[in-house]
Parts: sequence; C-alpha cells; structure tokens
Amino acid sequence: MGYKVVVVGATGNVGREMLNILAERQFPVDEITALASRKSLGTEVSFGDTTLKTKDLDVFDFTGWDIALFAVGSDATKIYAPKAAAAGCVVIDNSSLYRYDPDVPLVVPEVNPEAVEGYAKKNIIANPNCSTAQMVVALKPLHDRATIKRVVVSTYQSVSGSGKDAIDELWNQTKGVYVPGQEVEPKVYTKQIAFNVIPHIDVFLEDGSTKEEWKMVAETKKIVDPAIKVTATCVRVPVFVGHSEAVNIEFEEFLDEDEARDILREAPGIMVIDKRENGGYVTPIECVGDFATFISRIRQDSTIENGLNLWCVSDNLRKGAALNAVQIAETLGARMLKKG
Ligand code: 11C
Repeated sequence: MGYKVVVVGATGNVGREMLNILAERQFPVDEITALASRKSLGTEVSFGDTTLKTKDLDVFDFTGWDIALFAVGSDATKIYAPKAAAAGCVVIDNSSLYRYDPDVPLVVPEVNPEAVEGYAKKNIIANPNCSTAQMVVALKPLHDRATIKRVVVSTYQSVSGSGKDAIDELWNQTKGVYVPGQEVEPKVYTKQIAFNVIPHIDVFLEDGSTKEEWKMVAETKKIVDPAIKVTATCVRVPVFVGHSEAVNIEFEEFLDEDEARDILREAPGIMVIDKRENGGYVTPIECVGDFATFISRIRQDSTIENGLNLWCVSDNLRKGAALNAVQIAETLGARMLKKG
C-alpha cells in the first residue's frame, strides 16, 4: 500500500523534478495529483510514463491526502501550507517560510533523519536552502569524527536557483553578446550574468551580508550543530544547473586528509572524486541529473592547526530541493506514516 501524494507548484523547475524523482525512486504512490496556480491550470506534467494535468491549487481540498510536496514561493506557501496541514496532510515545504520555526523540523535525511519525528507539531517539515543542503551532507560525517569549530564557505551558484526567468536571462544574454543589436539588459539580476560573476544572492541584510549567506549560517546550526560557526560568501555564476562550494573547515581535533577522504567515501549521499591530476575533480556540468553530492580537492589547510579544504558540487534542483524533499517523504514513510 502506498501514499496519496500532492505536488504543489508542479509546473516549476523544482515541482517537475519532484515528480521525476518520485517516479525514479519508485516512491510508493497510490494516487498522485499535480497542483498549480490558476494561470498554469491544465498544463501537462510528466510522472514516469504517465501525464498529469495540473489542477487548481486555490480550490483543492487536501482532506484524505497523506503528503504534500510544496514547491511554490513563501507567499503562496503561507496561504496553502496551513490549509493542507490542518486537513491532516503532512507538508514538506521547499520555501524558506518555516525553516527557522522551532516547531518545524528542518531535515536533510543523511544528516538529521530523526528530526522528522517532530513533524506533528505543525504537520510541516521544511527543506533547506540548496547551498546548505549539499554542504551539510559533507560536514556531518567529518563533524562526527573531529568536531567542526568553524566553516568558511564561498559558493558558485547556478542561475537555476533563481528560477526559469534567470535561465532564460543567461541564455539570451550569452547569445546577445555575439549579435550586435540583440544585447539583453539584466532583469532578474542587478548586473550582467553572462560572462560575469555576481557576489549577491537574495536581499542585503543590515550587517552587509546577504540573506542567502545568513541562511547557510542559520540552517547549518539547526541541522548539524548550533555550536558550529559559519561565514559565507554567496556568488552567482553563469552556470545553468549545479551549485559549487569551496569549503574551509576548522576542527577541534586533527583530521588527516586521507582519513577525511575515507570517511567521506563511506558517508551516505556522497561520491568522492578526488584524483590529484588534470580533470581529477568534479564540475557542476557533470552533476546535473545526479542524486549525489560530489566532493573533490580534499586537502589539509596548513595555515591552521586542524584545517581541511574541500570542493563540493551538487545538482541544486535535486539534492538542493526536489531530491531532498522526496528523501524526507521516504524517511517520514519509513519512520512515521507506516501504512498497510
Ligand atoms: C539560489 N539558493 O540559488 C537559492 C535558491 O531559500 O530556497 C533557493 C532559495 C531558498 O538562488
């Protein structure tokens, strides 16, 4: 026996990936429905070999449905997630709305699967920001061995993190650079993204950091350990899919780079590709469509007593969003919502 599953925001990049991943991982589904806003009503989306016609989120009754995977912005989530939760359907939410709510678990199943057990307070579980999800998968097994004190991370984030319009902006701007008269002005971003990098993701905060950088700090603390200090610089790069991160980690205890490599090789959700030769590392284009978080360039940081550097790459629409949400549903199913 399976579950009755709803995908909310099924026509977006993340919603479509949720449907793909539910089918790919053969999540036990008895019935599935795809919801969208009124303007996308009737749009067809794929679920494995079948095609679903989207239904109207605004009038949908969540009563009798087990799990709703939400992939809409915070404004729509604020209206519809409480409705679904009140109807007895467990919401797994990809927006940032509930992530920092103490009554809502924030879960990366490789890191804190036990946290799903706290879902019942609000019937909502939050999915972290993409740049946090891939980093904590790598941090957790190292933290368990040598206790992380501080992390310094610089991100190289793809435009798909900003949605479909950003993908179009990069594509059209790149073509426009070569065609006189067809130059494309920035709309989604504040500056040209084609052939450029932009050190600005999400809104600026009073202390000069951005909300994306703050999210990496707050979410790492909630998911892994509140004692870990994190400082982040988040940068948008002209890549379509796949976020990359250069991560510097300071530990309480010494951790040798070879041992770290062995620990990461054994860790769930991680694929180590780390040969010290030309091409012996992973780049974002190689991660698209994959489930794993890839780790390369593991090496000692000799400027501090107990330091390591590594390079971490993952498909931001998958581990950073849709895959993690489906993994939460799997964890919830295995631990809490047993059927049959
Ligand atoms: C980006 N990380 O790459 C963002 C997208 O809080 O879920 C996801 C934003 C979020 O722009």
